[in-house]
Amino acid sequence: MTDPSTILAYFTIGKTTPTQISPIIGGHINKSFLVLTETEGFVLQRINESVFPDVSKLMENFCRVTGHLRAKGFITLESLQTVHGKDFHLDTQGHAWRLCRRLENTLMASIPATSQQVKNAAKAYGYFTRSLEDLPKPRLHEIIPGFHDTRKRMDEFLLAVEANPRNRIQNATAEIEFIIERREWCEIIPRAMADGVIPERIVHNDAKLDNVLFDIQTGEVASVIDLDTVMPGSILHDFGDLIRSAASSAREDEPDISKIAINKHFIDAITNGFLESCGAIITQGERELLPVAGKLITYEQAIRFLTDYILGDHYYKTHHPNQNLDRARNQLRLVELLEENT
Ligand code: GN1
Ligand code: MG
Repeated sequence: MTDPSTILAYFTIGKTTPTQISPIIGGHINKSFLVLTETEGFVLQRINESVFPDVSKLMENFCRVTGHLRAKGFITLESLQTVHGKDFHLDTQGHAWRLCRRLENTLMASIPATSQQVKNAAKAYGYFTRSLEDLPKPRLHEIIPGFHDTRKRMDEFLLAVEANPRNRIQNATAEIEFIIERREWCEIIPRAMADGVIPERIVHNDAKLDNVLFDIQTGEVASVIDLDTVMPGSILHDFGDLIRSAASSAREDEPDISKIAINKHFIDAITNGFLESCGAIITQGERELLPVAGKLITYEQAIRFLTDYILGDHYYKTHHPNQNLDRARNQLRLVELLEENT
């Protein structure tokens, strides 16, 4: 891979020289680096082009959305221009790089700590969608078509099981059975969208707890980050991802599933925060599906992790063998718990 320090010369970050460049751990898709100078901090990212093949469209969405939010007074990511006036730099190997200013005095929570914290996160995602209601046309690019189409995810899963290219399905027979038994769940959100029962909106599509940054002083959300999947979708995708990540006592990477529990107070806090921020725009159809969105999106995530495990771990970064299987088991345990709760 191109040395990230050589990439900085292509961005207009002033005359300051970096004092430190270090990889940022976490995130399954892009490669990220923290760049520090004497006075400022930046995040340099190499965009994963097999997941995001059209970086121009991705950055067009990114800039339209951040520009709109900034004009409304929100703190949001700012992508710095290259010396050629572009939003990203293509290196000699054809890899795309983006540089953003670091948001100072903020912190990220990987595991939910308090009801107030998860409520604040939910409020932030609700305001996010609400603030993008009046984004001028045209429709944002669908960066990854069918991203939250659980039916499509199921079809890909069934094909993977049938192909079994790494002889791995024998390690996951109970998990495969569990998924197939609940197959009709795949239809619920996609059908409601197709029938117009729930509207298409601009949503984040990766609305995890760790994709918001909290203000160190106030504990309020300073900014919603990781905007690569912001595109048309359903508000239920974001609400479901929040339940998945902010109502579970364990990270999705936790291999010991006995550590997973759901916190009902957090589910209530997420629901209240979400309704407080975007209750005024959500429809009856959306409201009715809120109680099942968490289990449906967690189920979809389990399908995605297990598909990647069966196919040989090409999509999600892994750091040890069977990590995608562990992640799938973790998410299925969470599905079980959420199922008992609905
Ligand atoms: C990926 O970029 P990151 O790691 O936040 C994935 C999400 C999954 C998530 C699971 C483009 O997000 O859809 O929910 O992992 N992003 C993409 O943690 O596939
Ligand atoms: Mg992401």
